Amino acid sequence: MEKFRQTLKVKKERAILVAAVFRGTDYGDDLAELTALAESAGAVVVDRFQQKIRKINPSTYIGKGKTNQLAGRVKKFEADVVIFDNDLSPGQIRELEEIVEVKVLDRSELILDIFATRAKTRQAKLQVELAQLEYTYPRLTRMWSHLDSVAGAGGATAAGTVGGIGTRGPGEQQLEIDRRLVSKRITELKRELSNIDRRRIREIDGRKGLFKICLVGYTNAGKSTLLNTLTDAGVFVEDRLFATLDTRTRRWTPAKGVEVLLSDTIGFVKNLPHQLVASFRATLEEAVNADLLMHVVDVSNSDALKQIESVNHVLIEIDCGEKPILQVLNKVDVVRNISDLETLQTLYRDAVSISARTRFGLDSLCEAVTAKYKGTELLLRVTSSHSNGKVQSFLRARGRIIKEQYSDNSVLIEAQLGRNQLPGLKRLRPDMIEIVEA
Ligand SMILES: Nc1nc2c(ncn2[C@@H]2O[C@H](COP(=O)(O)OP(=O)(O)OP(=O)(O)O)[C@@H](O)[C@H]2O)c(=O)[nH]1
Ligand SMILES: [Mg+2]
Repeated sequence: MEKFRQTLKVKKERAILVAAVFRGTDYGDDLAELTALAESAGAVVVDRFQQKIRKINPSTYIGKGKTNQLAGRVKKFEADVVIFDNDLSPGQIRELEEIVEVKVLDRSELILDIFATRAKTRQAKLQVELAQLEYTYPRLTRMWSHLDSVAGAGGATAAGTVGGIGTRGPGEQQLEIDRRLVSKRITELKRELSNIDRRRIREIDGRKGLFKICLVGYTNAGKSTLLNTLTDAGVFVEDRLFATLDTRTRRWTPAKGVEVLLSDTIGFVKNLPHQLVASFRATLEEAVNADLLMHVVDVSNSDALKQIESVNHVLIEIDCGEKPILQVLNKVDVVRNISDLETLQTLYRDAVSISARTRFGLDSLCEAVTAKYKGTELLLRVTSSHSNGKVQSFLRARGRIIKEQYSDNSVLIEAQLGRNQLPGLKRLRPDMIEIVEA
């Protein structure tokens, strides 16, 4: 393996893409997405190869005959790298590289490579490094036992000379790290990330009073564009996968007197490597803490329905499956097939159709969000002690105070508040909440 895998970078490399699909399953558009991923990583796709398989070949994933054909194509197209849409074991990678004689990567490694290039903030960089180490670590372990025996046989010392997995995030210095260093680094990263986490929790606590909305959705759906359009946030937008790795939060006023916080998140993708979901948990925390999720869908993509499913899958994985959600059908300005849009509109009756680019439908979006924000209005009588000032500011921010009556230690407030705000109010533990009128 070490012969070809000096680095996992694919930037500017000539790539051949391979997708093995099980017979009988939907052929799908696997290579279209893998192509977009490879191009986002900076590779030049020179050939694509899709194969139906009955079962996985334990040593080469695809059949031996196909592997030999692949080797022929590598020569013909002068490829530098072969990228599989499937996740490969270290043994399969080694075996495949022996035959095709260039570097072989799998889908997760490719996604990790993209994340490594995109990471800008300290937190994102640490998260990517952790994910890369955790993904490559088990591979390193097995690789090292193999290298140990090479070294033991009187060859080169395992570390420096043979060269191991290099990655863009942890940097090429990884050539020298051994297993112990990897696990020590993982511990360090986790510690540093949990410090950042604690700071974030304090930050999130500080915004407790405000209604929080988080944009979620498949990568490239238009989340950052929508955040920019709605709030002039100036967030990086690009027609590339995973343009955003960090969350941005902005204030937004969808209607008079309604002020909310709107956050952007990283895009989701099908089969997101598990290690990435785990290490981006803090970034996805914005979704976990949100009062409402806005699920942005790119309706101009022919795979929109599958993308919705993938997003729902990740939402369940991060315990957000039960959150209130508003479906937003974006890019209606470039929808190719009107009947596809109609299907989605029928499936998601409450969805709002918009174009973040042309601003079409933004009024309806504001209305829908305001309705979600308010829910049905309730007339409440709330008593709380003077020392619990949060109750009062919560009612002021999210509802409409009608009357305040002070006594020695407490205050009685009569206010109008949306039903959806009730759980938030209860969390602040006022002495009493009485619903006067529903
Ligand atoms: N035609 C059209 N293009 C749009 C619309 N909204 C976004 N785009 C384009 O879609 C591409 C992706 O937009 P982003 O806002 O970066 O998407 P994202 O969901 O933030 O993507 P990630 O950060 O990668 O998850 C950009 O080229 C946008 O200009 C829209 O309503 N209509
Ligand atoms: Mg984005």
